[in-house]
This record gives sequence, C-alpha cells and structure tokens, in this order.
Amino acid sequence: MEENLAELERDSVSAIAAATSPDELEAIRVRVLGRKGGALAEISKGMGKLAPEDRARLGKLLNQAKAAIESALESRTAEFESAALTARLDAEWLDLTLPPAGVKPGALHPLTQIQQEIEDLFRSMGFAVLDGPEVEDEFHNFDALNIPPDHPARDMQDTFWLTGGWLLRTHTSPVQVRGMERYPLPLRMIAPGRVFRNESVDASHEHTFYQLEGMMIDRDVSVGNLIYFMQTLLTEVFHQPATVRLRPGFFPFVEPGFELDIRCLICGGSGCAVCKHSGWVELLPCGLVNPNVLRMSNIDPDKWNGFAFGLGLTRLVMMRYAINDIRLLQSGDLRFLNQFS
Ligand code: FA5
Repeated sequence: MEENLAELERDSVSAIAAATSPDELEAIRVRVLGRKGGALAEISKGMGKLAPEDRARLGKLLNQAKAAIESALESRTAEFESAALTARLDAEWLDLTLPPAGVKPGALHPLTQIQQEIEDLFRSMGFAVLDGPEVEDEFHNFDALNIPPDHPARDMQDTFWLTGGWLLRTHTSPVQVRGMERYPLPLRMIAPGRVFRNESVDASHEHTFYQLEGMMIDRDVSVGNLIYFMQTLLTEVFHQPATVRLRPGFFPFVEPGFELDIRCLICGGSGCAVCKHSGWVELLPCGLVNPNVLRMSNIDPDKWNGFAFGLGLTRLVMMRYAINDIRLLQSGDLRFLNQFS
C-alpha cells in the first residue's frame, strides 16, 4: 500500500507538470483526488482492514501525498493563469499616450489666420495693434467721426441701438478716435474687430462681421502713401497682384475718400451672387483723414494729417479662399472649417 501511494504521488506530480491545459489539470484532479472513485479515495478505503498502528502511519502518509498533489495542482494552475493573463495583456495592449482616434487637433479659424498675418505685416511696418469696445457710445461711433445726429451717413449703417445711448459699433472706425485720444503723434495703428449692422443677410452681407481699421497720422501724409500701404497689404494677403480699382467714395471722416474694389475672385469677374453680378467686390474704403476729425481729437490739421482705411476683413477672407457665401464663416459647420486646419 505504501508503495502504491508513493507511486501514485510520483505519477500524479509528473502528470501535473506535463499537463498542457487547465482542462487536463482538472481531469487529473478528478482522477486522483475525486471523492468518489478517485485513486486516493480507493487507497483510503482499504485502510479499514489494517492494524491500528499501520492505519495511523498510512493515514499520515496519505495526507502527505494528498497535500503534495494539491500543492502541485495549485502551482500549475497559477502558472496557467499567469500565462493567460500575460497573453491577454499582450493582445489588449494600449498606448495611452496616443491621441484618441478620430479626434482632430483644433486649428485657428481662417479669419483669425488672416487677421494674424495682417497684424504681423503692419507691426513690421511700425503700426501698433489696438483693440476697442464692441459696445460703443454715439460720440465715438458717429460724432467724433464727423457724422452729426442728422447726417444721412448714419442711415448708411443700420445700427443696433442699446439703451442709454449705447450701441453695437457699426464699424471699427471709433478705434481711430480712441487711438488719437490715447497715443501721442505721430501715430500708426491698426484695429481688427467685430462689428454689427442691422441689415438683411445674403451671400456677401452678414449682420455680424469683421473689419480691420488702419490709420497713420504724421507730417505730409499723401494719397501716394495710402496707395503704397494698400498695395502692400493686398500683395501680402494674395501672394500675387490682385486686380483692384479705385473710385471716389464718400465717408464724412475722410476727404478725399476712395472705394477700393477687388475683381471678384469667386467668379473671376463674370458675375455671381457674391459680387452681385458686377464683377467687383467692395473691400477697402479709405481716404485722407478729414481735418474736422483731427480737430475733434485736439490735433492741429495745419501741422498733422493722415490716412485711414476700413478693410472688410470677412470679405477679404472670402476672396482669398474663394468662399462663395459669407454665412459659412460663422456657421460653425465642421465640414467647412476642417478645410482650413
Ligand atoms: C466703413 O465701415 C468705414 N468705417 C470704412 C472706412 C474707414 C472708410 C476709414 C474710410 C476710412 P463700409 O460701410 O463701406 O465703410 O464698410 C467697410 C467694408 O466692410 C466694406 O467695404 C465691406 O468690405 C465690409 N462690409 C460692409 N458691410 C458688410 C456686411 N454687411 N457684411 C460683410 N462685410 C461688410
């Protein structure tokens, strides 16, 4: 019996070591340790016939053999579990430092991209970049720009009026006035910003759009200086000479005043909804600063003069990228915006 037991322990431990799967291990466990019909159970059945002292000794040996087989089963099971875990970790390995799939990094809006390009250009030519309030007073938006209350020019810019005489600025020109109030002469400044007009929206008109104001006050500023800066601006933005035309324009704050139009780049000049079938787009009104405007900002027009311009920044972006509807720019439509990232 002792020999049987020793042989069972040896065979079982080596079968456990050679097992290639958890199922095989389970089959060995049932065969050797199973309560009914297991090999150990069969040996212990025969112990009843033994003398008491032999029974005690054999009982001890039987327990030792059982413990040894159980321990071999346990450590082989642990090996299988650890191999299974390693295989799963290898199969499901994730690089947590990678950006999530399908999420694109953000990008600047095309308007912001061009605004920054123009800011860099003018900074390189000695201009300061100024900011002004979107909620303005009547004085800065109109009066100080030589547009008194009954002046017809007020009707040209349909105004969103707020209570208490405040309004949403209809153009970036009030920042000219704030620049002259605040900074010493000579002055070179630009002021990009959002403006608001209570007008019907179509392919080339928004109620909320962007302009970029520019002003230079110095001694003996001429129309030649103005044209030079306008040409430099357009060449920089379009990277090639754009076809433009200059015609007289009326704005109470400049004298003489001009309208600089650009040949429509959506249709090439043949006519479309953006240029209202004229082939030209109003882009860059400008002129020499009206002496009244200088006087209202306590500047002596006999000593100083200057030019000013009010670029339609949103329209410029449309021309640069051939965007055929202004409403796309503020639509938030990712199919549109993804083209600029
Ligand atoms: C002005 O706003 C003047 N303050 C510009 C100026 C500044 C003239 C300094 C002289 C000296 P105007 O209303 O034309 O001008 O607007 C300027 C530009 O803004 C237009 O040429 C056009 O490009 C753009 N613009 C005007 N209305 C709209 C609109 N509803 N939607 C989009 N762009 C517009």
